[in-house]
Amino acid sequence: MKGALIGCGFFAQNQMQAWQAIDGVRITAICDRDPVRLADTAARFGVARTYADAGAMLAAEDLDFVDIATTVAAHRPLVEAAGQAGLHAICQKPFAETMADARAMVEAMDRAGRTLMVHENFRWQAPVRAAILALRGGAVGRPFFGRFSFRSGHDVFSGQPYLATDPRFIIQDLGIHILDIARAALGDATRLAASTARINPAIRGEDVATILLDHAGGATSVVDCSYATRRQPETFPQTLIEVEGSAGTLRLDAGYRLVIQRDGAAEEIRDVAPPLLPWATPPWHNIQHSVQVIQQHFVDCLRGGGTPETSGQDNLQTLALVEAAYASAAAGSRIALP
Ligand code: NAD
Ligand code: 89V
Repeated sequence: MKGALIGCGFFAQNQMQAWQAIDGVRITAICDRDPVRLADTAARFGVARTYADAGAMLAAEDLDFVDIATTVAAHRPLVEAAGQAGLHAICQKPFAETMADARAMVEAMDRAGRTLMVHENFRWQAPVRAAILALRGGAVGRPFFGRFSFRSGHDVFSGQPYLATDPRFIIQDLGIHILDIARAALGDATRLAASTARINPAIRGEDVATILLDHAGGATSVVDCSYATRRQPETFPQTLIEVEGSAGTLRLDAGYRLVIQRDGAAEEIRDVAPPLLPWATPPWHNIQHSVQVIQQHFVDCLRGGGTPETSGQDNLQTLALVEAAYASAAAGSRIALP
């Protein structure tokens, strides 16, 4: 299977590392409009065919899929170009800048009859996946409460400077992952209310968000995110989870410890730490491992004819939560979801 990478920036390096570990797949061409990043990535991964322009690459190369790792403004034109070229596509989160763009991207790939997966990888992190699978397996009975919490003071701005200057920050960048985990664990939401704050005066967007969700299945959950939290231990990039259900409770605690209690008594404690891949760097190894897992999932879906769990169609629901959270925070009201 031959793929091309578009966007050779900060995070794409992880995607290239992960492709090298996946059997039967090769990235045969790469593209970036920044010549330095393009040349560095080509040299690092031994890719001979390089392009400054994605259109030129799609016209010249014989490919099966593209992996789009640019920031969000370029996602729609690149996904549409992939569809027009008859290629399958992976697109980084946040999928699109608006719901209209996201729907157009899904329709374009449907028309082309090609697979579209959003690189929404947090639900594929080993510890988060262990929690989700336990819940889906009935570990706590019928869930009625959830908390999905990501609180950190880690400096994310040095690697990703746009996070400090974009008008939207934590909900669009990080909250999107945590909202997606809440969906994966408790199902789709019907209503949402959000509050936001900016604590760090050196950035433009919000760095704290607290979101209350009503899920269609009857549970209520809180998604809380912060990049302004000064505490030890620093838990970046861990999502901490608590779910209470009719038959017990589940906690994903700091340090990748999964605790399941049945009927308030019997307790199961599991170490669900992610493996440290040879190319990974703590504390990012949790995210880096999930990159390999989600890319393997995409390849498995293409080979087996399945639909990725985080397909473009599925991600419309996650993106709708992001949009509703900003709308709710701006209006100070609770928002009903379509
Ligand atoms: P970046 O700015 O470091 O890299 C993006 C690269 O894309 C740049 O080199 C830029 O020149 C290139 N580019 C932009 N538009 C292009 C176009 N039309 N044609 C060719 N090249 C183009 O950004 P980043 O930090 O690597 O983030 C990229 C994406 O990955 C973002 O959407 C971000 O939210 C996402 N991200 C995801 C995770 C995750 O865990 N899933 C983590 C970090 C970043
Ligand atoms: O995963 C992400 O999207 C990253 C970070 C973990 C820094 O929020 O941007």
